[in-house]
Amino acid sequence: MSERMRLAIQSKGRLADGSLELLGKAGVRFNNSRDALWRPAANFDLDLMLVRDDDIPGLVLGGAADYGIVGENVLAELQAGDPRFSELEIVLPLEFASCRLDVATPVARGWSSLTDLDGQRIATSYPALTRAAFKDAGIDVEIISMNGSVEVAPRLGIADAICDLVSSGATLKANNLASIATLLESQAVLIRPKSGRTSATDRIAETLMDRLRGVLASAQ
Ligand code: PRT
Ligand code: ZN
Repeated sequence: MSERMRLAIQSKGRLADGSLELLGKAGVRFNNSRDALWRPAANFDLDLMLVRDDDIPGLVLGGAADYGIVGENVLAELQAGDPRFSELEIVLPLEFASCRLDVATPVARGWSSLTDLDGQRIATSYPALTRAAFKDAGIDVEIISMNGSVEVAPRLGIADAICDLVSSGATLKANNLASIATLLESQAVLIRPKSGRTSATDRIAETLMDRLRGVLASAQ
């Protein structure tokens, strides 16, 4: 039986198109698939698993997928909150979906450093990373967990500052917020478990990674 590599990617969202585009540039072609979960490659021993980005590290950790493409921010948040995720490693940075996890504050407050936030409430979708960063800095804050629209929290009066992903900065600007610190620089990355992999899938992955490195190098 010939082995195939199972690669988990985001089904829709900011990482979905970039992941497919990169695989396409690496020469991997996909048949149209009626299956919303699986998409087999036509000319490579590869099956894509199409899922929510937040689920990708868990699926790779649990063995449902062999490799995954995910934002470094998602991996780092899980690793900050649960030591089991340190069993995952980044094998290749993929140089798309770049963004920063920034602490931002209302311009009108005039705050300029993390120490200004002592005793304040920080709204974020990245509670583990945010908590760890303030703890490391010895600054006492209250973390308010939100699933989305974090940037409106100060205007709603439910937080004094936010910690959120920033790419162009337009969202911060539109909400009269400004970055005062960067906790993480992020991009899409290829991940896999550190141990317990099969040599067959690793061989397929090596061929794929050689091609991806070629694509990334030629984009420089
Ligand atoms: O449905 P699913 O759970 O799979 O998707 P999702 O909604 O959780 O994620 P999605 O598709 O929004 O983002 C996927 C990944 O893209 C993130 O985990 C990051 O790794 C990466 N990425 C890159 C970004 C951004 N740039 C980004 N700007 N993710 C989100 N944003 C948001 C940010 O949260 C803020 O609301 O865009 C807004 C800020 O953008 P600017 O340009 O105004 O600064
Ligand atoms: Zn998500």
